[in-house]
Amino acid sequence: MKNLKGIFSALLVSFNEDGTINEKGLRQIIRHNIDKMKVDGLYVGGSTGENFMLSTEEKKEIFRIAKDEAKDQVALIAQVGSVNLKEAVELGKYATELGYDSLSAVTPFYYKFSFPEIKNFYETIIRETGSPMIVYSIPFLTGVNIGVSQFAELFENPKIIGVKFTAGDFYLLERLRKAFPNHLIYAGFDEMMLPASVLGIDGAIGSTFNVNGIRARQIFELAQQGKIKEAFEIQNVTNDLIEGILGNGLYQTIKGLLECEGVEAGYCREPMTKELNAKQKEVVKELKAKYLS
Ligand code: NGF
Repeated sequence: MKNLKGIFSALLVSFNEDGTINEKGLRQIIRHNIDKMKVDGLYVGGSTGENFMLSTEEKKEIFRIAKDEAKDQVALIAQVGSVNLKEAVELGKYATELGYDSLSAVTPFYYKFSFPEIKNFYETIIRETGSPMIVYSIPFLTGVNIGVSQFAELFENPKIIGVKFTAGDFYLLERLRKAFPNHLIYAGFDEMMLPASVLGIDGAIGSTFNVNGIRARQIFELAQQGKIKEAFEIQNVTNDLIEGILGNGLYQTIKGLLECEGVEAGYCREPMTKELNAKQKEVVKELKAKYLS
């Protein structure tokens, strides 16, 4: 297994206007991340990959294309979580056979599952696949909050190697870091990377790294070196960019910025708005000129 620490882009997927996967565009996004953004790894099949709107076969196709394009150049994590446990297992087996370095799974959502049900969800995927697992905790979208004692229970399974922590609860993050110094903790909010880095995360997984990966690494590494003032300046610029992206349509704007770089990032998948309007496209140009030139 590769070193799983560092900067991971939450991989965007290029779609054609009719919603089908644009393989050529997806390969270009992967190349851009590896060759230009110099990321340590890719998180495939996450929120940023518009994963929860896709069929099982489409998810498999994306795992296959990502592995085929990235080969062994960077670490690969496959997000296989689904409210359908059978689908999660099927995807987990598929990604494991393809040679992904780790699986990850979002906490099962929509129904208010009990903690024993959530634990059983992870243990089933691990038992069926034999792969390492990173818990994807994103309470603001799933409504699932996991506390320190529950993480302790999950981490009793040696195959659960870490957590992707997409939350702004820095008290919980500090408690987790202290309690589990040997587990991997990834920051999931790019705009809060500096405080998370100061608290000792092992890496970060983010959507904006597809276009802002170089600054993300600088923030992470400067914080590790204790150069907080310098890191803060880069976080400030990063957050000016992220504010612009969030105000203009998150994934559509990142795709627009990639298009400015010559990457065929394509459309988003409905029911998300497929593309930006003329005014939003102007904002993309402004963001590109101001922050990514
Ligand atoms: O897009 C979301 C969901 N969060 C991402 C990241 O946590 C998602 C984050 O980078 C991810 O890793 C995945 O694809 O599963 C934000 O987009 C970013 O911080 C801007 O808020 O909201």
